[in-house]
Amino acid sequence: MSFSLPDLPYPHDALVPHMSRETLEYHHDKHHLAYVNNGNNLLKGSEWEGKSLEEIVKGSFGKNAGLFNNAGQHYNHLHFWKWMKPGGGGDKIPGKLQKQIEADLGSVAKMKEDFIQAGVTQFGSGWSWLAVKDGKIIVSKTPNGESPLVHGAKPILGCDVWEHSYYIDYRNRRPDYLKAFLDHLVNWDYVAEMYEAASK
Ligand code: MN3
Repeated sequence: MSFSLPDLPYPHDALVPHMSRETLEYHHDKHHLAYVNNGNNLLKGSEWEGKSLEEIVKGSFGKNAGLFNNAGQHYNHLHFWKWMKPGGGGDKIPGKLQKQIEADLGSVAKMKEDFIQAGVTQFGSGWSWLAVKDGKIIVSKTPNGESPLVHGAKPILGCDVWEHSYYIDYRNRRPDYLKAFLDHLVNWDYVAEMYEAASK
């Protein structure tokens, strides 16, 4: 399969004031597109041509840095657009997922605190995550285009903390961006969907 850029699941201005039209025009239309185009060029003729995206991401990690960086970022961004929605965030977490968060991470408030802390302490570019590992929900962070997929876990929520994701709207205030993401943007229904799939 080759990579292709999906449309955003909402208009470019749908996440205002928490994420601007300008941010999404650059982030989706230019940055994500570049990962798609570069990934396709690097995939051509490689041993991973014809594999699924997850197989490419896992297989190229540690073996083909150029392909991994672009395929990894394609995977991360495919989900990132769907992990947000207008009027999202807050504590409207589907019951089963909320119970598991409370069991594994203490409380929803503690989960949010740890998720923000992971994003704030990721030095340089990367992501903060909720993932399922060995049947439990964990909080983690990764550099650059990595995700829990290449660390033996399945991602269920990720926040892009590359500067291109927040600098237009928040300048250097990464903690404010992470807080706005959790309070106003997260599509918890999609997180619950990924949690169900990861728990099988
Ligand atoms: Mn990005």
